[in-house]
Amino acid sequence: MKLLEDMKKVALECGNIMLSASSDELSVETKTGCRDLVTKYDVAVQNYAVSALHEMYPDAKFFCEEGTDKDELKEGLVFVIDPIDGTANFAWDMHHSCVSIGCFKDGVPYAGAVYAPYTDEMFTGAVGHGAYFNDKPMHVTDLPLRDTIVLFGTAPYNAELWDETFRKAKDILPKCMDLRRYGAAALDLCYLAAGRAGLFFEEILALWDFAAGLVILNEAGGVAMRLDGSPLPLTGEKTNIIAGTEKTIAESGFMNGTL
Ligand code: 2AM
Ligand code: CA
Repeated sequence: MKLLEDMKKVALECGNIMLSASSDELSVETKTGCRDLVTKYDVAVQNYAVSALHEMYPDAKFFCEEGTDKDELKEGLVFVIDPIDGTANFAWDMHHSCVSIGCFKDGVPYAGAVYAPYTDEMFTGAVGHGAYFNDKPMHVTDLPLRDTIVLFGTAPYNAELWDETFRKAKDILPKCMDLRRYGAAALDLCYLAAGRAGLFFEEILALWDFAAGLVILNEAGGVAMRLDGSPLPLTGEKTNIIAGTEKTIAESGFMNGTL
């Protein structure tokens, strides 16, 4: 599929820009507080992705994390881009970050490419075309929750959500193999799609965190929704999220109030 091949090419080059950062060069700036780090690389990666995709798709619009590229999502092709997901990992030289490029078509997620440059892992998917890890088909796990790892995010910029986050984390630990908090939500969704983990939850995410991962996960046989079971908002507002398989989500107890 040409669109996905183009998105992959751009994601690969974005990854190369990330890899070009050396640890002493990572000049950390604060955006809305010390937990919200933005480096010149977020901006450089986004500028590259936007200009490359604009050249290929002159009519397409953009909805991106950095700056003001936040077009309407309802019509035509809209690229939804998180230039560096796992910004804190990147700024602190922990090699677990990715570029996430989603594409909406007429208001709904249509394709996604998530590239983790440190491990050279490319996760892709497009509606009706399946999900792929480094060009090989991938699928969610069919194991029960108790035999899987659960991923979660800590909503690091929202202190009011920490009690609920850790209440859920503590309650779910006995129901699974173990917990991991890796710090890049787009990759968490791709890990589910690749069958590496059984469940993921976080109390707040932005559209650019999950737009690409949602398509990839759905195409791999997984599901994602709000923590009350309703569909994820696709209009750009922030949301909480639970993702996994029908089975692991049911077993989590999140939906029937046992958690
Ligand atoms: P970031 O790395 O681009 O900041 C960490 O918990 C994960 O969730 C990361 O993917 C982070 O994205 C995202 N995240 C956490 N809190 C967020 C918020 N308030 N808004 C948007 N994304 C958030
Ligand atoms: Ca992000």
